[in-house]
Amino acid sequence: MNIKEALKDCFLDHVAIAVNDLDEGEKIYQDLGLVFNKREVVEDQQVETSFAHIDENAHIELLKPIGNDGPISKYIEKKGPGIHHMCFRVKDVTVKSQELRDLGYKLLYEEPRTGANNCLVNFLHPKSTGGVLIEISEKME
Ligand code: CMX
Repeated sequence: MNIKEALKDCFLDHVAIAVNDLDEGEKIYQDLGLVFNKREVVEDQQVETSFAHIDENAHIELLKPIGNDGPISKYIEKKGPGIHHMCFRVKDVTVKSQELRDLGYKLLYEEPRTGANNCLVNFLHPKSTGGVLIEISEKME
């Protein structure tokens, strides 16, 4: 099988980690050798993000809550900091959301929303994926 061809339409974009403090979170991965080169506030998700490349496609995304009402704030309150979700890049998030819905997965949003890094995103609820929160994302040009 041609791996490059197989990964054309779906590949890992990031692993997201909930943290209380971006500087402290970054230090761990910087000590491993990664370089963080972008921070961004995503108001819609009530987070500040920080990205470091793991390879040419995939990143570590650190997620720090802004305020007390967003999903990351709730997650840290309940479970503490740690791995929060993984995200796969897809060609068309609207089409893929519907395909997955038709297969019986629970999608969080009726329509995809704007996420970090100029992407349109949707999520599969962890109750329909064996306990893993999965984000699917499409890069907007
Ligand atoms: N991974 C795995 N399971 C999770 C989870 C996660 N990240 N977050 C919650 N859960 C589990 C809870 O432990 C709970 O399970 P139990 O009932 O067994 O205790 C269950 O899911 C709760 O589900 P819920 O009551 O429907 O909802 P919550 O209030 O816990 O919120 C979720 C969960 C997924 C709906 C919410 O986190 C959400 O809307 N996430 C999407 C948006 C998001 O995560 N944004 C972050 C920033 C995105 C980015 O910029 O990258």
